[in-house]
Amino acid sequence: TPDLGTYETLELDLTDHVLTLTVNRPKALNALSQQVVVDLWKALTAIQDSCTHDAGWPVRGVIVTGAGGKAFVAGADIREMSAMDPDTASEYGRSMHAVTLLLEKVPVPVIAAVDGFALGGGCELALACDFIYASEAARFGQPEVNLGLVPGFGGSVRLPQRVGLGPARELIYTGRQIDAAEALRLGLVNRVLPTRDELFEAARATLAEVIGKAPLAVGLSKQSIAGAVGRRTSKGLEVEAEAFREAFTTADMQEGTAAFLEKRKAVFIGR
Ligand code: CO8
Repeated sequence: TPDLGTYETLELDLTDHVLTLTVNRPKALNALSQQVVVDLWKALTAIQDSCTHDAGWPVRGVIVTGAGGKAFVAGADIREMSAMDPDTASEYGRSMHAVTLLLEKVPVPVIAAVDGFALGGGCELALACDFIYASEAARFGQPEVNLGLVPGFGGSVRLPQRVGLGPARELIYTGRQIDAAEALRLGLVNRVLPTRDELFEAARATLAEVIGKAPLAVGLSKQSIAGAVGRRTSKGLEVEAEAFREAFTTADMQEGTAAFLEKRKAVFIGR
C-alpha cells in the first residue's frame, strides 16, 4: 500500500484502488476548518503524485465524503471564520480555491458521496468533485447570505456551471436548502440512492467501471473537460485536440485499438 500520509481531520481508506477520503469532524458537522483545508491539500497532492505508471497507480478513483452520517460538510468553519480579519479570511478562501482546483486536476474520477448536509463550503467542495451522488437524506444549499457572506469556495463559479444561471442565482440569493430530489431535478447530482450504504455501493460500482478503462485516457478526458469549461468553443476544442493527440502517444491506445480489432478484452497498464 502506498503512503498517502495520515491526517488530523481526514480518514483515508484504500480498497480495490478506490480511495475514500472522509472529512472527519462530526462534532462540527465536518466543517472545513483551516486544518481540514491544509489536510485536503496534502492528501490530494499525495494522490496526484501516486498517479503514474511508475508509482503503480494505486488510486484509480476517489470518493469524498463526511463522517457521522448527519452531514457531508456543513460549510466553512463559522467559529473560526468569525474571528478572522478580511485578509486572513481572503487567504482562507484562496487556500480552499487551490484545493478545489487540485480536485479538478487529479487524473482520476472523484465522486462526492453526499449524505446529509452539504451547505456553503460543503456544497462547493462537492461541486469541485467530478460529479455528485446523494442519499435521500442529502440537503444542499449556499446559505452564506444568512451570515452576511457570499460563497467563498467557488460556488459563484461552479454552481452556475452545474445548474445554470437562473437556479444558481435563486439558490445563492435566498440561501434556501433543497432536498435530494430537487438537486436531481436541477442536475446538481447525478443520482439519488435511498440509503447511505446504497450511496457508497453505487459510487464504488461506477468507479469500478472506470477502473476497467485506460487510466491515462480517463485522466486526459478529465483534463480536457476541466480545460475547456468556461472557454470559447474554439479554445475548448484546442484543449481537446491536445488531449486527443497525447492519448495517441500512449501504449494503452495501441492496446485498446488492437484489442478491439482482435475481438479480445484490452489489458491496460497506465502508460
Ligand atoms: N461551522 C462550525 N461549526 C458548525 C458548523 C459550521 N459551518 N455547522 C455546524 N456546526 C456545529 C454547531 O455549532 C454545533 O456545535 P455545538 O454542538 O458545539 O453547538 C454542531 O455543529 C451541530 O450543529 P447544530 O446543533 O447546529 O445541528 P442542527 O441539526 O441543529 O443544524 C445545520 C444543522 C442546519 C446544518 C446547522 O448546523 C447549520 O445551519 N450550520 C451552518 C451551515 C452554514 O451556514 N454553512 C455555511 C457556512 S459559510 C460558508 O461555508 C462559506 C464558505 C466560503 C468561506 C470563504 C472564506 C473566505
